[in-house]
Amino acid sequence: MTDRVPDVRLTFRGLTARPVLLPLERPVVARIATITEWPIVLIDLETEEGVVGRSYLEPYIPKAMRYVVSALQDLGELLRGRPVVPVDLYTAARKSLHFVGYEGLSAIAVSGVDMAAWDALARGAGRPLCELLGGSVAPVRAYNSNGLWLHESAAVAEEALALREEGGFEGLKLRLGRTRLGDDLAALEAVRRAVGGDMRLMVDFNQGLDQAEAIERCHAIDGHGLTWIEEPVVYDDLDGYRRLAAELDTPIQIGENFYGPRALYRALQAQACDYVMPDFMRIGGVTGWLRAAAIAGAAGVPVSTHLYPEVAAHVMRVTETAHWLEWQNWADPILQQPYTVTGGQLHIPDTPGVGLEWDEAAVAAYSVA
Ligand code: SMN
Ligand code: MG
Repeated sequence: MTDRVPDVRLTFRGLTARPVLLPLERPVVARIATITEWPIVLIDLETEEGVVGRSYLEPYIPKAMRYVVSALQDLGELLRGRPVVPVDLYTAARKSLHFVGYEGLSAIAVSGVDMAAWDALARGAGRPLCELLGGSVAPVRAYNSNGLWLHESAAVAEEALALREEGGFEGLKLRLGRTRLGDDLAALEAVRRAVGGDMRLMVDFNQGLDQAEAIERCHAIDGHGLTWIEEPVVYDDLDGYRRLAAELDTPIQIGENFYGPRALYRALQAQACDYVMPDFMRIGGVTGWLRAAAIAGAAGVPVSTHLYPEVAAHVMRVTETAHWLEWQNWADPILQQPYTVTGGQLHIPDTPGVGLEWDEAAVAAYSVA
């Protein structure tokens, strides 16, 4: 017996932020944008004790990496010498940007630092992040969100079969918002025929519709047994979302554009949605997620994740109303050990922290610094 606890106190020494641009196996073809190469900013938070916390940010637009990296470097300087206490770092980083505003780029940079800080803390403790948060390592239910963009229906149906096989998935997300409503319906019906009635199908309009189109199109798919309809209109139109949620039987899903827990709170207060799916780079990393998940849990609202499947898996293990994890493996080319999915379940590795290790040869090959 000993009452000596291991000294896991860490001190922030510095942060590096490296931009890479990865090829996409299935380019993003959405109503509002086409993305052929996927930008990722790799974050290494170094500590005086030698522990390195890692995270990444995916800002969608390659050029946006320039200012994301600058913001991260500024926060790295600000936090140098401080104890690696994620909540305190989160508060200090946010406050330093108070006059810029808490949303947008500020939230994105703070979220990246926060995820790296939690990873460092868990690595220092020698435990997977979900255990440090008071949970346990266990499989997490995931749907496959790697494809099904706005292509013609036969191609989309064939891709749905391939996506199911990527991990025995029981849920797939299909993007909608083709020029003609009839083409969306044809794609939806072709996918349903291909994968059968048991497959859970989510659909995402990527904010592409105006209110009038949204009413028409959402009603047209309302009887199709969909698991949810995601972001039919622009993300901050909470009045529009309230009208849609009230009119439709299919649950309305929003949240990838919530900047911080209070945005989730406001959406629930406005009855703008049935489900929520915060994104880690906007909600405030792990700290922001825990606060947001508590609000959704108290309200009894199911919570799904957006991108960042590795950190998502850990926090879903401590999320009261955990619903679906979004599986999307576009960072895999620069990871030494990508997470795996079998039987529709994502497996958390039993390693310290979140467990991200960069494949440095791949990072060098895809670097755009
Ligand atoms: C999405 C993700 C990544 C790129 C574009 C669009 C999407 C989603 O909104 O929910 O997966
Ligand atoms: Mg979406």
